[in-house]
Amino acid sequence: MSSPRILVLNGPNLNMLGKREPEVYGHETLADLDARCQAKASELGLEADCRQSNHEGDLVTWIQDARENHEGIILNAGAYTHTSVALHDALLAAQVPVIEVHLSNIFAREEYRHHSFISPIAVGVICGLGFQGYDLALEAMAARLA
Ligand code: CA2
Repeated sequence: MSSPRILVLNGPNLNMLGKREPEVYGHETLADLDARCQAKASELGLEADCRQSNHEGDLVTWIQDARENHEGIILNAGAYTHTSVALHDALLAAQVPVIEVHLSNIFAREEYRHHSFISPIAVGVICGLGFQGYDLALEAMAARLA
């Protein structure tokens, strides 16, 4: 039987990981993060489908498609977290469990990062733990789907 597919979605600027602001986001790259998620997912009997886009419309389309193609979504929507009603609506319609992840602790940062349009429809939120947050999200997703 095939492993449940989890869409691991990263939003705008996360392609810059390891290239700028290492004091906030660390030294590792998006490719490192994707490889880590794939390894962790396979340990858990899941398949991680890792994607990143700087474009809100791409993220909306992938979330819409997840209803047919994925069992769950792990989402770091980047700055769209704090602005996007479109992502909120797409996630509602997707009807698969969503876990929101942030590398940094958004509550220890600027006030405008404290509000999330994703959190009200997420089954859980993990922030401030760097790449480990994605491991924990995959573990929580595996437990939920078991
Ligand atoms: O902490 C997170 O994961 C964020 O989602 C990251 C977003 C930020 O807007 C959110 O408030 C919190 C920004 C992603 C920017 O990523 C970069 C990575 C390396 C270098 C520059 C930007």
